[in-house]
Amino acid sequence: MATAVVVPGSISATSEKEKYETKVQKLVSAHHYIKHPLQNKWALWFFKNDKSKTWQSNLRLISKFDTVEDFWALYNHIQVSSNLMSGCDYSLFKDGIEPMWEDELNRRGGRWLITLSKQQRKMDLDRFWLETLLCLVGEAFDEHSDEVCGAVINVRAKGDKIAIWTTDYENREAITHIGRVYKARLGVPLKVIIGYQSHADTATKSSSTTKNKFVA
Ligand code: MGP
Repeated sequence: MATAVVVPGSISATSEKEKYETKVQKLVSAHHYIKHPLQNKWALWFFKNDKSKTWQSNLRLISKFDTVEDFWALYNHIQVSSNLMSGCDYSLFKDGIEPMWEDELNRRGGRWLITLSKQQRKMDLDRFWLETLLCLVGEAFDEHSDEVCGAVINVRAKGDKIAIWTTDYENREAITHIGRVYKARLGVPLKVIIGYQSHADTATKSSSTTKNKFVA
């Protein structure tokens, strides 16, 4: 049986050099393949209005992501909101928060509500929703971004709605900051007033409008 003869020095020097070069190569290419992490992990949900089922069972988790690249991969893979059937919703929420009033982090919260006219579906709906998503994943509300739970888009024949949900309807400072920044990011004219309503009021409303706790 033949035995391999290892000449000390020569082979190990070559393999050390190879190891070093491989390490350098890996570092250089890491720059190209490491995805850019987001501050938070997010979950995208879809709601399809099947009247034979309960509201909660019509809600489905699509997928979760925590990098810039995976956000765009998902966004580019799904239908734009204006192509959805009336009665459908998308919701983007921080991982661990369910997109419903009942979640512990939504129970005492509320939403900045953007109501759109029927004509705005063509002009504004998709770009407003994308801007809303970018506000969330980009943590656009400075030190108050922690107050954000998620955002919802309702595609409705009577007029579409987009909202950012926050966790505490008593946190005036955070809510007013978020409202001001959000309105500016969407390019809503100053003279157009948007309202913030608590989920408690929305869930128990008897008339068609819920009273505003704050306006921006
Ligand atoms: P919606 O889908 O938010 O608005 O609520 P839509 O369809 O424009 O209706 P409107 O009432 O605002 O004019 C529709 C209905 O879905 C509510 O009346 C509830 O019955 C149910 N629903 C909506 N949300 C957000 C929740 C929720 O978080 N929890 C539960 N249990 N039901 C909800």
